[in-house]
Amino acid sequence: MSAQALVVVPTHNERGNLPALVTGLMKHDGVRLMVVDDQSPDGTGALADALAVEHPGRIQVMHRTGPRGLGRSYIEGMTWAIREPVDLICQMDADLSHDPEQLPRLIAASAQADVVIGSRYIPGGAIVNWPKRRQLLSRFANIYIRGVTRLDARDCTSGFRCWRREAIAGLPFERFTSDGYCFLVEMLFVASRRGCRIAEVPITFVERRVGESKISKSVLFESAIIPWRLIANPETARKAPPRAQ
Ligand SMILES: Nc1nc2c(ncn2[C@@H]2O[C@H](COP(=O)(O)OP(=O)(O)O)[C@@H](O)[C@H]2O)c(=O)[nH]1
Ligand SMILES: [Mg+2]
Repeated sequence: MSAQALVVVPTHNERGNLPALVTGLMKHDGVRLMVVDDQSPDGTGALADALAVEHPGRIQVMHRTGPRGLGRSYIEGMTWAIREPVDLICQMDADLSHDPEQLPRLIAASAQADVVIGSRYIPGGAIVNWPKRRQLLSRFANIYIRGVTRLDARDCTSGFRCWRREAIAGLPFERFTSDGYCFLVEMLFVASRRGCRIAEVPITFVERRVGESKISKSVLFESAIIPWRLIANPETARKAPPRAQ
């Protein structure tokens, strides 16, 4: 792989998954990892520090303090990442639902796009071990989000993505309004309004075998509201001004 890619991974209680994730990612030349840990009580942060020592110069760990949250963690991780000398910034979950083996396909597709989504909902995509209820919820969420926001992508809620660094650097995080999982939708929506080219490659999503999901009722509530807030908010809905030459 010739492009330099930095993978930002938020963690909360992922001790049982992190070593396999690190092994899978470190197999790929040119790939670095930033773990953004939210004071995991199970010691994920300390484990990440130990893994960073085993892979000098390739793994960084951010130990967050203050209120925990997926969106806040991504904003801090991405804000750090855009200052690094990398071509690509990727994002993925720590729980092995996103297979590190599939990362090179996202990276390859980024040659023709500003953001590549690892997609469960295009031909070739799949979900393994999700209960029917969770599958229906995710399907419905995507239909709803696409319907309200007019986003083209089939999988707007996937957390497995590869961005060109400049595309992330152009996002006005200080104006973002969502935290939890909706942060992923907001990122995609704002990027699309700013003219980013969005592509999708199929992935197989495998439900975690170790640890617990952190999805909650309040997250589901936020998901119902956010698409409307996005299209109503003149700041996030605004098209980017033309770039100065
Ligand atoms: N830093 C941080 N990571 C989180 C938080 N909530 C979830 N995560 C991470 O986000 C990823 C997806 O979370 P998960 O609970 O598996 O959600 P699900 O796949 O939608 O059920 C995993 O890597 C989690 O450890 C949080 O509040 N802070
Ligand atoms: Mg998960």
